[in-house]
Amino acid sequence: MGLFRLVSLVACLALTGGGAEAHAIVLNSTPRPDAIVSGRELAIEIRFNSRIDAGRSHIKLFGREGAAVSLPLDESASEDMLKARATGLAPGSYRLHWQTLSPDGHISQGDIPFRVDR
Ligand SMILES: [Cu+2]
Repeated sequence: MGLFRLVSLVACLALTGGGAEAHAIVLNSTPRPDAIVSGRELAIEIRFNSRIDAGRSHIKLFGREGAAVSLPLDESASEDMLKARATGLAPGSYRLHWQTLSPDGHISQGDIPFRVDR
């Protein structure tokens, strides 16, 4: 954890005091981190512990060559979820990078590595 992230997290805890407007934390995801999937298409769901601002969120897919593709977000997702779909997946290692804005005004981000094998 870098110093900036640590300071940001401490500030978040001080500001929210465990109130309703909390920093967004991932509760669960599809795929799970380090999952192995077999299809050419992948339905992505990332569920958070709070409402998030989907309009200020993104999901990027990094493939084998390191090139990033921004995945369009599914606007039918519930307020605590980011949904997207990856298509045309060839076998190999990938990484989903997500970033979102939580109601306390803090940006959260993270990575979900997965592998396509068939
Ligand atoms: Cu926060």
